[in-house]
Amino acid sequence: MERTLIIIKPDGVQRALVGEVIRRFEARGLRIAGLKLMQISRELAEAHYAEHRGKPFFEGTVKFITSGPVVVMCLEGPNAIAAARQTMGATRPHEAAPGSIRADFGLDVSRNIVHGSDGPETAARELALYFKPEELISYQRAGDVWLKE
Ligand code: DAT
Ligand code: MG
Repeated sequence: MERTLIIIKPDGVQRALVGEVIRRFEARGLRIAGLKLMQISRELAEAHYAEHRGKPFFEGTVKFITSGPVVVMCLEGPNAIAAARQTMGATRPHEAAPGSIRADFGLDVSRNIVHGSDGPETAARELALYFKPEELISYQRAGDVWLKE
């Protein structure tokens, strides 16, 4: 069982894609362990994108993620990190697989609707930035027994 951090970025919220994005992850079988609407501060955004500090797109990316409310969630499931990345699609929407969120709803790398952790260490670090431990809930859904042998 894995946990990953997903953010529906300001473009996803402004384009009213919150329900659609959550629907895709839920339909795949990932379980919502934490969920909130929030406005990301500059300080939090800089911590979140710390690995990209110094790159040409750092400032624009920080400005964008802080430009409006976002929906932050923790998704849980077997291989949740890789599965969520696959459902999101590649970073650049024009290179993302058809049927993925980024391909189906975007065109530009800087407006790619959704963030997802890229590995186990990143997921643990990012989840700690956005959620207190008691805000993440482990539970079983009635249908979970139908998702795994
Ligand atoms: P991902 O979001 O797929 O993990 P990343 O971690 O390499 O991709 O980059 C983080 C975000 O920064 C990405 O979602 C959009 C923005 N970004 C990345 N590369 C960019 C570029 N070349 N120009 C503009 N924005 C970029
Ligand atoms: Mg990344």
